[in-house]
Amino acid sequence: MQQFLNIVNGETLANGSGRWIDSEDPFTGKVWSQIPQGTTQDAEAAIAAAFDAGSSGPWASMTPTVRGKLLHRLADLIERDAEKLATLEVRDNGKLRAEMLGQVRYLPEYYRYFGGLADKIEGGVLPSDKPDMFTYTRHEPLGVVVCITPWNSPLLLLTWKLAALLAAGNTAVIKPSEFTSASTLAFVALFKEAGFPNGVVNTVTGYGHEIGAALTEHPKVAKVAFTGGDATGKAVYQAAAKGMKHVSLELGGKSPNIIFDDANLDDAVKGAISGIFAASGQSCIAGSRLLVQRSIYKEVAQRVTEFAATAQLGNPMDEATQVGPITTRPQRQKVLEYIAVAKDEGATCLLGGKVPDRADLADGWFVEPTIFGDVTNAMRIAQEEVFGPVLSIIPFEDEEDAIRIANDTIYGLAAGIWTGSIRRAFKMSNALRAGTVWVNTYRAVSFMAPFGGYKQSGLGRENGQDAIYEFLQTKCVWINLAEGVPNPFVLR
Ligand code: TXE
Repeated sequence: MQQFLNIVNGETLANGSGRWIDSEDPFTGKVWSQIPQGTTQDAEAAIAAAFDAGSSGPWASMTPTVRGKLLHRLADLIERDAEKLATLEVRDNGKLRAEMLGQVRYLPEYYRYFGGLADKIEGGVLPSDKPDMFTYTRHEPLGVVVCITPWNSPLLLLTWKLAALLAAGNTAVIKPSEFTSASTLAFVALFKEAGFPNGVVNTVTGYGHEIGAALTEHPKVAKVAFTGGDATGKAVYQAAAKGMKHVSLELGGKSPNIIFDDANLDDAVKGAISGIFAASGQSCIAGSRLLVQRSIYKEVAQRVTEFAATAQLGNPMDEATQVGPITTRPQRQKVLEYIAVAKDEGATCLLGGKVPDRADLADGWFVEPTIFGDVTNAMRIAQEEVFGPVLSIIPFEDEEDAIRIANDTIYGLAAGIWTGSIRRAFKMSNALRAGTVWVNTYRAVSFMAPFGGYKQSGLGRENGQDAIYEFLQTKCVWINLAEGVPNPFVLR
């Protein structure tokens, strides 16, 4: 049995509680590793290490150029260890090895991008209206940033926070999901080898309501950067507000993937499949509502159903597998419950809708790729995030109808548009209330592309140049050049 340990102040931390959280392999259903059930004392130690590293010592006085070089070194080490890190992710979350290896191999680009940006953040000298003053701005780090991450893509979603916050000069305490902490613990061990000073990056594993809550409320924490479900995100937001902390939230979605009758249907069908069945639908950007123009509704529903029926379920480690298991037992239960809800609401089950009846998959937490037709946007299956391989197909009449249905949800993370018309592509992209819009493609992300939600899909943006300012605060410095101080009772 492999056991992983936390890293605090550059050293592995003995499991103080003596209690371990089992990590189960979603394909075999068996425990494959353990992580420490962290305590509030562990959280305290991690925050103290991060606070001290950010206040004095080598990190606090390091130039941004040197910080950037460390991030480049880290990128090289990730490249070296990509296979190992990706394998850990697959054991923990059951997603396809092809998907996880692709993600881990892409991580170095984030650290290089933000490493390069570190020494290009400039303050300004203000063209002051007060000639006897010299006034300038500085962008300074916030301090200790707590990163709370989920189980679907642990290292990618951590990187979306960590690369920018380190480039900005902050320090970090990471609380990975209790379901998938192994890859994060193995990854954080690389920071010492890359040359980062002790205490810059620390981890505390454990349960959200214990460790996540303790970190969020800690007075020495300046910001909480969170990715997860919207209910937890709202609880984190409220808890952070008590200490007036900065917060960024990347939450769920119910993203519309919209197919018009002038689209290339071969591409659009593939886009619909990739939107919902890639990663078994466990993706915040899942295109879980397929909006199809009524004139092609029957044809598209049939083609998407036929394509999805060919998806190979299997061991996520095998190259031939296209759909793996659900990551956690409770999540599979949630998916099955939503399938029951959709049936009760009167949606037509066109495909799947149950646990596959295959002996070779019996130990894993599988759900068949499932498609519901005749869904109306008012149904719960069209409004609530399932986070599984469940697609709802909804007909629409024209552009205005598509915009109305697409925007009629509390979420606004992403949207897809399939059309042959450039005019329509622009019109729809402007009208959709979503932080990311893809035209004739779906599920593309990049270190240089801002990512985040409209409405209840979240607050703040990750990636892209502006993301670094999410981890900086602006100071304005006034230097008096005049002789003496004028009337002290009057605002200058
Ligand atoms: O997420 P949680 P869960 C959605 C998806 C899924 C649902 C629930 O719909 O079905 O959320 O998943 C930590 N204070 N997404 O329950 O609880 C927790 O330990 C501080 C969307 O697994 O949001 C973990 O590290 N932290 C999503 C992290 O929050 C707390 C990805 C996320 O767990 C806490 C995953 C607390 N009180 C699920 N309680 C996306 N946006 O991609 C828990 N945590």
